[in-house]
Amino acid sequence: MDTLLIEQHVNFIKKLERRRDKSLAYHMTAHLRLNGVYWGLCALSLMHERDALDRDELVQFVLSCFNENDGAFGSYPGHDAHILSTLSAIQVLALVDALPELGARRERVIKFVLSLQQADGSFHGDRWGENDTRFLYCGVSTLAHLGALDQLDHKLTADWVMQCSNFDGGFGATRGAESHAAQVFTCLGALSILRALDRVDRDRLAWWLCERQVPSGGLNGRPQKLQDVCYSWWVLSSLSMLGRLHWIDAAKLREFIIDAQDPDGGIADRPGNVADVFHTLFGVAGLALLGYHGLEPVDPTYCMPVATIEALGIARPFQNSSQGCK
Ligand code: GRG
Ligand code: ZN
Repeated sequence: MDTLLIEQHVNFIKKLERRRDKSLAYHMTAHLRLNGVYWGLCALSLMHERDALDRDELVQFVLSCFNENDGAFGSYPGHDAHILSTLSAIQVLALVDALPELGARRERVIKFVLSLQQADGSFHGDRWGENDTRFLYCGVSTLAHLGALDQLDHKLTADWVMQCSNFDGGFGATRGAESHAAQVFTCLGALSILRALDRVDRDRLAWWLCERQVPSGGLNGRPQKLQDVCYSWWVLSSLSMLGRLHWIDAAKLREFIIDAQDPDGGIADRPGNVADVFHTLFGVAGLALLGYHGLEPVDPTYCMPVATIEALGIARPFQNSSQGCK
């Protein structure tokens, strides 16, 4: 296997959407349903197959996840609103050019996001109070998509992100938490949107990030951990935002991602494991960052097709340069 099996991956994602069955697995993952729709639709979009899913059904499903009491989106109809599912809802609507369908909900979503920011600049994920730099990123990205960034205190928000940085140059989930490549993405992504990347020691962080590549070519999320396809996104997008994408061995990483494909469709966390839609998106998006032939360019800050971000008139913090691999 030496190429990306686009046709098989498109069918894999289409089949997932049709599997609204009564299985235990389906119901046990309801809390991730809207995230899953974003992962699948974004992967399809990067493979030039956005229309493989029915636009009206997507919009209808997203809007059915709006929680009228909370004023934002849960991951499934009837669920409490959460900032993770709210960003996914907004991204799905953006991908199918349906943000205007939010109508009066737009103002409520903005209010919900702003209500989750704490006095120290950090963000809760919902009214129950879990605090994590993931939620801060989701808040900032949601506001950017809705053209409402002017309502956010940029300095307070960026100050909190900087408080979550560590001696090794990385970032964690909160102040004092271990550096983790996925949290690095959320922190850099937020700083990027807030135009505050100049506060980062680029070389120190890029050094830590490129040390994530292991001899197999795959990337891990922190020292001594196993390589995993999703870090092809978390690490590469971060290196891209830092202008240091060329610091890793692109050919070896490409091979690692390609090897993690299931010949019947979908990409797994590592070769030989079971494929899932999460790793399918981040494998495809990683390859797109590497400039893989036949994929849409992806924006490293938003994890969205560049064309979608541009069409929405959302300012792109900077233009990424791909490595132009085959
Ligand atoms: C729009 C792309 C996008 C994201 C929205 C939710 C979010 C913002 C980002 C998620 C960031 C995050 C913390 C992802 C988790 C990734 C992951 C593989 C975690 C596993 O952690 P461990 O400790 O795995 O189980 P390791 O690899 O360290 O063993
Ligand atoms: Zn993973």
